[in-house]
Amino acid sequence: MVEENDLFRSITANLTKDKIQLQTLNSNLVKEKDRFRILSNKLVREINQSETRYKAMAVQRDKIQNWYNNMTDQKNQLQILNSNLVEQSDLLQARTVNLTKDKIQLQTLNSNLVKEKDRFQILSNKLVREINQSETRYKAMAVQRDKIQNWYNNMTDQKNQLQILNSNLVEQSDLLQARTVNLTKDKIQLQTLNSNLVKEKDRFQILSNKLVREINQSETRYKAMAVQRDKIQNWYNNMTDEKNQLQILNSNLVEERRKLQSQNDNLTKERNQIHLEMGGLQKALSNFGWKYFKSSLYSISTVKMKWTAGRLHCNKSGADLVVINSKEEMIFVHSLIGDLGAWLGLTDAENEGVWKWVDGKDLTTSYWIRGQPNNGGIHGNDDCGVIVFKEPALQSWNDMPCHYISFVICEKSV
Ligand SMILES: [Ca+2]
Ligand SMILES: [Ca+2]
Ligand SMILES: [Ca+2]
Repeated sequence: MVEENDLFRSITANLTKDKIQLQTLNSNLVKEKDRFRILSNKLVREINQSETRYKAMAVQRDKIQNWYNNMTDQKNQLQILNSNLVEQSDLLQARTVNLTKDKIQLQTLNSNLVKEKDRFQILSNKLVREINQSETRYKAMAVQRDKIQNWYNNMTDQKNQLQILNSNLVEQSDLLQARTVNLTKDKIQLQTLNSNLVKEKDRFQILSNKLVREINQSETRYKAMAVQRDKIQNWYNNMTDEKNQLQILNSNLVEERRKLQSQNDNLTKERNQIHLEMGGLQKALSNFGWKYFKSSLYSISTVKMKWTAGRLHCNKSGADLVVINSKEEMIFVHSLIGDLGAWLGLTDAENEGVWKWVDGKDLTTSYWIRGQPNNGGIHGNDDCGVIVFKEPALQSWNDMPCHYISFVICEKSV
């Protein structure tokens, strides 16, 4: 019994030591809890500050909010745990009071307490790690906060730059509006100009069409002219050929003319010779009472005689009464008679009014005195033609009775 009491005292002493240790531990945990509470409050303040500063940062705020919620949950769990520990401590105190009553219960309780202590140790370590993690996260948050602060400063700078840019843009906008007004005026002027240019273009189009028509007409005229030119060219070629032929002909003619000239010269010489000879002949003929004129010989009688006797007179010389064959012969014969009248070889005795030459030919060209022939005379039988010397050669004929006497002119061909 004494030994059991000693043992029990020893156990009690140990338990008392354990209780004191647990109380110390509990007291430390309470301090830790207070420190954690202070730390938690500090963190909450930091979070609140962060929330206040970075409300705009919704995602990060939500993260912090979640983190805060977690921390609050953890805090609540720790508070519950703490409450449990307090209750357990109370229970342990109550049990320690009753330790003497039930050693097994105390041992069991001790064992449970040891387990609880281990668990609490683990929890404590976990809390320490979480606190460290919280500090790490806090530092990371601080870094992020600084980054956000920098970002905010950059944003503020950019905002200021954007405001400057905006005011520049407003100035540029005013300038652009002024330029737009000027450009609108220019546009109206250009539209007017364009409208004038369109009119000019239409006028030019009309002019162009007219020119095209004129060009076509010119082409048509040109083609016609080309045809005419070809014709003229052909004509010119023909003319050239003709000219060449004419030149040849001309040369021939020149040659012929030269020959003819030579011939003419010869003939002139011959004619002159003949004239000389004729002069001699005329002289000789005159000596026999004959005159030569154009291939005929003429002779005027020296006495007057009736027409029939005159004809016989001529026949004796191989001639006949003169037959006037031309105006020249008439003038020549008239020149022969001087101031004498002379019978012509002309009569209408056979058929009154129908005059015939002695060579049997009809009278075609006559040189009657005006009013003749009148078939006058006492018996109205003017049937023989006579030249009246006192009348002009070409109006010198009369009809007289054939038994009247007159000189006669004989003619014979050479
Ligand atoms: Ca004659
Ligand atoms: Ca008559
Ligand atoms: Ca008469």
